[in-house]
Amino acid sequence: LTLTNDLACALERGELELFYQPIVELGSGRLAKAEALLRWRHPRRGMISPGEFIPIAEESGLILDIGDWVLNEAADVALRWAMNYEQRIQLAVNISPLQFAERTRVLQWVDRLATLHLPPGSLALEFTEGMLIRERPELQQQLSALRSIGVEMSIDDFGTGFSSLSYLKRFCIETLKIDRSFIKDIAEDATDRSLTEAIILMAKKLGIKTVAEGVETAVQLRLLEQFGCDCVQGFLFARPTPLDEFEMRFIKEA
Ligand code: G
Ligand code: G
Ligand code: MN
Ligand code: NA
Repeated sequence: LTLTNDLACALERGELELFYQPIVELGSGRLAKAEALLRWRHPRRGMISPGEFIPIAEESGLILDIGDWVLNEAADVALRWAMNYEQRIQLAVNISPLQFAERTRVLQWVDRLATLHLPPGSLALEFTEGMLIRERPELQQQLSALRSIGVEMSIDDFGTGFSSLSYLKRFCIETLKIDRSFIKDIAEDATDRSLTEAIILMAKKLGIKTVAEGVETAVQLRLLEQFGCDCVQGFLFARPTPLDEFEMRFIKEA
């Protein structure tokens, strides 16, 4: 309960921060994207991971304000990257399904983002399959509005959800992020290897890009390269890092 109270104040006290993890394009080896991952610097408990506080934020409804903050923060960073660097880097943010529950909130994002004139594709939203399988007529409209201002859609943790593939037909999805549970044992487990290869092939046929999550070893990397995966993300390249460190380490000045 006190953690919920603390979280209610965390935003205005400036205790929330976005960390950034690079997503690397296979083949070219260039930094293609980054994922923004929320962190909470709690004054007494130290750094708290989103795995712990996002569920609290969702139960309490605080996710709405926190999610707005994340999106605004990320959009400002994406704009700064677009203006200052030659390199095209897409920034992806995680979205909770609750943030799409009210129609007006998404339309407010669209209004705000439209004023920034971000180059198309500089911002992406990551959500899980669960959000897309529930039949909601206004979802199509919300996603089209975002798409109309150049925001792309990624499916996070792909393969762990409800395995209903029909939404891939109904919605315009640019990217599938293959869940790290498939990647983890890809070197040892023939089933995981087959599933990963099949997901990549399916995505290719549908014109959807793939990102493999949780890549930690060179062997995993080589297999993903063989399978034709587009991009990789994981500790092999870098852990999520604060913005200034991320920019110093990964972005080359134009
Ligand atoms: O960074 P870490 O591995 O601890 O993240 C744990 C989980 O928290 C991941 O599933 C990630 O998608 C989620 N997460 C991280 N940042 C955000 C955020 O800004 N909003 C939401 N809704 N989830 C996030
Ligand atoms: O659910 P989502 O894909 O958004 O979760 C992202 C989370 O995965 C982040 O919390 C990040 O810290 C974590 N992560 C990123 N790369 C790796 C990795 O190589 N190994 C493991 N175990 N976790 C990772
Ligand atoms: Mn994610
Ligand atoms: Na994931």
